[in-house]
Amino acid sequence: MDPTSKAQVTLIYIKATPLLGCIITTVPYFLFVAELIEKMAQGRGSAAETVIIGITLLGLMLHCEIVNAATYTVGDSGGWTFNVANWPKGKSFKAGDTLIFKYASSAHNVVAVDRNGYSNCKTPRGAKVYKSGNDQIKLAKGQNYFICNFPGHCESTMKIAVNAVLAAHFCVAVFKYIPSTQNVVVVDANGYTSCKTPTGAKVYTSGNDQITLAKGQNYFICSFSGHCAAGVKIAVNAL
Ligand SMILES: [Cu+2]
Repeated sequence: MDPTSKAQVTLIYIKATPLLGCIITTVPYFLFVAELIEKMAQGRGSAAETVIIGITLLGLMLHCEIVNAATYTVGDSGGWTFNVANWPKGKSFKAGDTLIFKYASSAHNVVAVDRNGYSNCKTPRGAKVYKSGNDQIKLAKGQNYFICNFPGHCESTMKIAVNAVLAAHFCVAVFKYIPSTQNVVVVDANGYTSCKTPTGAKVYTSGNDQITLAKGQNYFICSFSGHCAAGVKIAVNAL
């Protein structure tokens, strides 16, 4: 008999694309090898028999969520006008959020500028000028600067600087298992390869752990004795 038979569980390998959400790229055979614990039960005068006393499957599901992009009216009810520069204060913006600039198109416009254009009220060559009076502009990751370039308006603080963070999506790995038989430990590449738990590693023990994946490689092992070496480990790449 083979005392080291292993079962395999399919896992979904996920690719997360900012703003577009998460796309399952491949569903290959992969991961979480179940451990068969074998016990030799020996009765007097009888042949040895194999008793499987535990089949511990580490079940893993991955799901991704997109935080819905938000829409903001610049200046709120006052719209895009003078002294609007403080309007972004206290708000948190994400890449992909939309700003709506409302104004009288005969009186103002909106120009997307760079940092220098914002600070010095200078319109860079080739800057994009919006003038519909109801302009919807999606925020790019990082700093977004807008001014009105009607003479003197930017100087009267008709300008805004908005920082948009890339936080519009995330993926969560859900680990399901029997807590008395497994755990989940967040490790680094070395810990994954050599089945060593780094000092201070985060250990999950609930049996239904929801762990938000970081961008890039994420490594998890079970730190119960011998489990990782038996294949209870996983590397998940969140792109
Ligand atoms: Cu203006």
